[in-house]
Amino acid sequence: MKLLTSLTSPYGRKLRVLARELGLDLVVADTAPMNDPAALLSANPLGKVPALVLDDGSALIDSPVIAAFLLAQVPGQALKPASGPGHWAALTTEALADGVLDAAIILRFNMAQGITAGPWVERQYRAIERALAVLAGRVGGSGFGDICIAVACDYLAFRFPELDWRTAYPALAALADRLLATPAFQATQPEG
Ligand SMILES: N[C@@H](CCC(=O)N[C@@H](CS)C(=O)NCC(=O)O)C(=O)O
Repeated sequence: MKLLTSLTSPYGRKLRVLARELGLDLVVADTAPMNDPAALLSANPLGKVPALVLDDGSALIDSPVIAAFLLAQVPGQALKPASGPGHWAALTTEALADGVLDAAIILRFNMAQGITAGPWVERQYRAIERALAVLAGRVGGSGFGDICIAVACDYLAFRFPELDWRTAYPALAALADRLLATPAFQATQPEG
């Protein structure tokens, strides 16, 4: 299976870390979504990364769907409960962490157009702040949830270094320090 993703996409990083932790063989095809490459548009008409192309040529899109697929490839995996309250809690943690990323990506696209202030911009910052406060209380809920949280925090450190979540949320800082030192996170550090 082949993951189409840019090497800076945090959604793609979540999946690359997850695949490594699960011991899955995932080929990564560096894909710049804004260039609309044919292989990406064929896999995902929305033109977004990540997309996962399976061996039979079919594709899965959207990182939560792909994450669920990767987890399902390893029955008995210990990163996320397969059902029950822990399952739903882990998915909610993923949604919160992805929501932080969604808000950050909106800010990035606005910035690229010179829009750095205004109600829509402020709304994204407030969403990030509220979600980080909640995520700090969800650290340790599951291995998968922790990966999602650490990926989101490290994306903020990468693109929004002025946001001091480390001082505000020591639990997030401790989690990031622990996970960012692991081989899976080290091997997937964004650059550029
Ligand atoms: N909900 C999607 C979000 C994916 C996403 O926004 N990817 C960005 C790159 S990090 C993208 O491809 N943007 C191009 C576009 O929006 O056209 C997921 O979780 O996979």
